[in-house]
Amino acid sequence: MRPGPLFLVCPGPPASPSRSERPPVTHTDFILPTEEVRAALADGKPVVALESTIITHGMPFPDNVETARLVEADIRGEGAIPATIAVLDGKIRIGLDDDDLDRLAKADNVMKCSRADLAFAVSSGRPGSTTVAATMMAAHAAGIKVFATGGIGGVHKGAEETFDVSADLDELGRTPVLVVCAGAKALLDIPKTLEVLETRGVPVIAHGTDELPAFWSRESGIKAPYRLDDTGEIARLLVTRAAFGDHGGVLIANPVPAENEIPQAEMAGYIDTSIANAVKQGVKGKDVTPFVLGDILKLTGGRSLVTNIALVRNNARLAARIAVAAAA
Ligand code: PSU
Ligand code: MN
Repeated sequence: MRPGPLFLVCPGPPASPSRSERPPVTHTDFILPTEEVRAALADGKPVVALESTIITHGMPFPDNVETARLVEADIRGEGAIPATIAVLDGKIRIGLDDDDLDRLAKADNVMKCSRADLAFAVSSGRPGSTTVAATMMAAHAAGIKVFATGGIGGVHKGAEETFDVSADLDELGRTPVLVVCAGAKALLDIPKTLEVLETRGVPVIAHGTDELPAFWSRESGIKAPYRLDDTGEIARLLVTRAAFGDHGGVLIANPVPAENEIPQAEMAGYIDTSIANAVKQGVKGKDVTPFVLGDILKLTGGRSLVTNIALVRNNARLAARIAVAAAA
């Protein structure tokens, strides 16, 4: 997939030219950036993509919409332009206004779209939120190089039985977008997740720490493959990787601020309990992460949500600084 010109036309012309005269439909026909994002990309200004599964499946209403707006403001505060990505009305929208965000947050039939689901949501006209994998696909097609999220999907605990490995890992291996996250949630098997990332050729770089952070916790007990604290150095790596067109993504792991973390030892108990609850209730596949997030919210009496909001905002600010450095 190469970033190409964005043909903002709907297929299905009224006067139907012969099959041979009709231009082929490409995925870029379905990609609709806002005017602000389109102009920023055309001028080489820094743009940061944001996912929307965190809005529809990661946080309860109204915290989800409030957080989405705060995160956009954080990115603007660092001098970059935010572009929240979602599927609405049969288009992959790059940048959402307040009404779009509200619609997405309140709709109850929203598809959680990974690589397998994105085209289905577009062709069926159903609203869809994008995971890390689908957000990377859309960002790349639109020409956006930096993306901020909370946590990536990975190899689930027990994957040797279930084969549950997030498509986020394959996407990081193939699509040249830099993703800033707070590490991998400890409901995943973190060592196996790192192994798959290495196999897929993804550099995993911790920011401001030697360890791979574990989402709600700053520590995982597992050393990160690389560490870079300077956004200029991260931007240089991004530009260098881009020169090797087929080298895929870069993963930056940024620990949650200390004042908002829930230590690993405490989190482990909540995670074990909620994974056991998921098994008991027969929750499987792509429903596991949303279920566990909701369950942990209850088990921590709402504290995990405060942590989640803090880490997403922290990642958005870092992503914006990297995008600014890369645009300079
Ligand atoms: N982590 C969160 N909240 C989320 C997700 C991860 O704290 O909403 C979402 C992200 O969009 C991620 C996706 O890409 O879950 C992974 O889902 P799966 O394992 O089904 O690929
Ligand atoms: Mn899965």
